[in-house]
Amino acid sequence: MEHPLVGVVMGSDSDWEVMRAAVEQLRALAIPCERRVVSAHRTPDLLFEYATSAMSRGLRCIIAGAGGAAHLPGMLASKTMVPVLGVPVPSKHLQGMDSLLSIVQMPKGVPVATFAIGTAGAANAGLFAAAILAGADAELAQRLQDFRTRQAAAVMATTLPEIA
Ligand code: RP5
Repeated sequence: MEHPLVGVVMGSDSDWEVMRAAVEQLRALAIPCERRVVSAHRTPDLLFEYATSAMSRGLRCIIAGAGGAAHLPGMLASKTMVPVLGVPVPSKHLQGMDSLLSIVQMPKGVPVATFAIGTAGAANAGLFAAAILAGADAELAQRLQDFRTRQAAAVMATTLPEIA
């Protein structure tokens, strides 16, 4: 297996059904990635180890999803220079508004790029990671362009139902 360029991490295995959209998008573009559960509050030592080794292991960006008091992306970003893309996972009681605000409201000095709540955000984080990597990879840039072209063609082919 090629060494991973993108790390996809999540606070719990309960986040997987959302975060798999990021992995699927990366795989569709043939970007090698790894996936792991890393919890900011349940496994803080693992979080530190993951973040501090990310650059030397060759990761070019980290997609981090979490729900509720979602401090995983911000804490990862505080311990690595590798760009962190945060995905707010929908939560049980507040439907992910808590996750979104926890991730997007990073105080000045340590940025986290924040995406939409849920699977759209996870997929877009995968696409954003692809765009970062495409700057130094012409073949990936072409695959990304092809994706956009296919997506546009699908929209252009759309027809709306007739009104009776
Ligand atoms: C967060 O707590 C996780 O990211 C998850 O979204 C949420 C709930 O986790 P579980 O109780 O389902 O493991 O850390």
